[in-house]
Amino acid sequence: MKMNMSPEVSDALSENRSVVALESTIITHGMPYPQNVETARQVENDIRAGNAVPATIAVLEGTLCIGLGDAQLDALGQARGVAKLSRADMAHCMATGGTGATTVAATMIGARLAGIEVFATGGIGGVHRGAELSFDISADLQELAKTPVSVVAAGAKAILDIPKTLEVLETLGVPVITMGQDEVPAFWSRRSGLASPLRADSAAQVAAAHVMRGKMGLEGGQLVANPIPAEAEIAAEELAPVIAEAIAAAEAQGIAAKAVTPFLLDRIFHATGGRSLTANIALVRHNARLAAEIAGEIIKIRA
Ligand code: PSU
Repeated sequence: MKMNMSPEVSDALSENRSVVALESTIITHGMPYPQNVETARQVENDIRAGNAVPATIAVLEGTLCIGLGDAQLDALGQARGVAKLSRADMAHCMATGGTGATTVAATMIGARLAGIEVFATGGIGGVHRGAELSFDISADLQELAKTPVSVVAAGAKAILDIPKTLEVLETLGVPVITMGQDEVPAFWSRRSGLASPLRADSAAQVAAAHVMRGKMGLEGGQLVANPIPAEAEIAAEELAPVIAEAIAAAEAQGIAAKAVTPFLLDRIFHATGGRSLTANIALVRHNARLAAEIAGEIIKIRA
């Protein structure tokens, strides 16, 4: 297996300093250029400001890259037709010398291989609406059940069926820990109307639970649901019709499988005049700062 760590990441890991993994699908499939590359850099700097080292993960020409250079990030942000890798196709891509962006699931796999335990993203994939007919459930949920990485996200994306996503996470034994409130957040909105299974009020509490899982030998990670900052949110009531319209359009156009999430995000971006993107950027940056704090607390506990 070819794995290439950036010097910044390998130094930090060998000196037992905090490292936070970042995914690349949000760059290639989640946001338009150039905001995707700008955001990726901002998020990396947010992590550095939180005394941790960012490790953006992607597969480039068959190599699992842990930490991307500026030129690599820029090329990925402008590339077209990049594969969107998950557990099912990551090894095939690496074995055939391919290039692909990593989803939450594939980034967790890469992080574990590199020895990184905390990962920040925007929103995880989950159970799509109508999954009782389509069976469309993101592999991100299974990965959370298998791979011991704590994932900081602003909840599951609101385009999904959040109650069913929570049910599946419960079945899989994945802890869903919401920061500072009793309701799980809904990505662009702080509220979902659904009670969070668990709550934490500090990064130290999340870190303690992460370390405890390791000591107990429990497989799988934690979903840390971090509500979008109030000043950046779009109210759930305002988004509901926009999301419904986007889902109807996806159905009418026969969009399926991996194409659904990028299609919906793009459609909602246009329908909100770009406000969904502004909110998405704010929430990812917020998650990055929390992830850096959690990574620092994990090191403190183990010291
Ligand atoms: N977070 C964002 N935007 C995104 C994603 C996360 O703010 O585009 C990506 C992640 O890579 C996640 C994927 O794994 O969306 C979910 O895709 P699917 O529903 O096809 O599993």
